[in-house]
Amino acid sequence: MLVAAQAQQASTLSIEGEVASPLKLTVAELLSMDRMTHTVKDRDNQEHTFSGIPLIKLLEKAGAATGPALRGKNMSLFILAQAADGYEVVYALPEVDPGFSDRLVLVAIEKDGQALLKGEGAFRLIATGDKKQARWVRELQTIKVLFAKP
Ligand SMILES: Nc1nc2c(c(=O)[nH]1)N[C@H]1C(S)=C(S)[C@@H](COP(=O)(O)O)O[C@H]1N2
Ligand SMILES: [Mo]
Repeated sequence: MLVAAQAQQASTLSIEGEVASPLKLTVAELLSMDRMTHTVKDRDNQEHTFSGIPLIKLLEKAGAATGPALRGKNMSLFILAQAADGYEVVYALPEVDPGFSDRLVLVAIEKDGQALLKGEGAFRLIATGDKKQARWVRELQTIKVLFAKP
């Protein structure tokens, strides 16, 4: 088995913070959910097809404020996505909710039908709608749902 595939099996993605039921998800669990794909040019300037679970589905599973609950004070919720190397990016919750935005933010687990490559980590964020790929977090470990004002 490929080293990347072995490392991927041991990895978990945590969904925590302002959620009803915090989750620790394995790649196997994500593979059992309904997946979506997104084909895009990566840094090598070649088209690649990423497969994964829309972030919104994982937030719904954890019981974050989504859909009709995304109003009032919940409009100041944001997502802090944290990587193994300490890299962090923020998305506002409405940016990833289909009621507000057509943007797709995918927690990718496969690229071109294979486990992600070494360096990408077990989980990688892939997002439509940004001109730069700076919010495409590699080695994603934790998704925290937080209020802008604690
Ligand atoms: N974990 C992690 N993800 C990251 C980064 C990083 O430093 N660490 N850099 C970001 C930036 S600024 C860019 S432009 C893209 C670049 O991805 P690449 O190195 O695969 O081209 O990854 C993003 N994801
Ligand atoms: Mo970048």
